Amino acid sequence: MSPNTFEKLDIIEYWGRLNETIIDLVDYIPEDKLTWSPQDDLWDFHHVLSHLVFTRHGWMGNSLTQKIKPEEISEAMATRAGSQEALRRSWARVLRFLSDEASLNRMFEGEVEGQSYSHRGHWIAFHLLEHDIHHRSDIFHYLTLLKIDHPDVGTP
Ligand code: NI
Repeated sequence: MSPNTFEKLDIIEYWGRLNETIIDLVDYIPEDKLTWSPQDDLWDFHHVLSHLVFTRHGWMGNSLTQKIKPEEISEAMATRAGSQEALRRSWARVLRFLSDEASLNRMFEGEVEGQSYSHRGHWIAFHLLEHDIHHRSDIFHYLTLLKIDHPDVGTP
């Protein structure tokens, strides 16, 4: 093997497990606390979870030219079971993207809030991983504030 040859980073399996930890965390949120937030100007559980799912679909919309409306996601995620199903389905979509080397290597151009962007598929994948972890921590913190025991924060 030449010194310049290297394997591509392969963390898809671990990310899949991370998604499972988020799905499992939803079980710890009492059904009647889905719309709870620590204070008025912070998102509630439901908003955090639907934002996470919508962000996945939003970026995948670039590659598959398929748009899903935020209201549809929000409505489908009004219950814990609905949220868990939405997490599974959005992950399946991300997984297809991660498993397609051509998509990962492509450049994606678009516009968000008036700002144009140009990102490689690998950047989008990293962004979505970072985003999943970021919002998983919201769930951990909210559960702690509600004094609900939950699994330790860990790398799955
Ligand atoms: Ni976010």
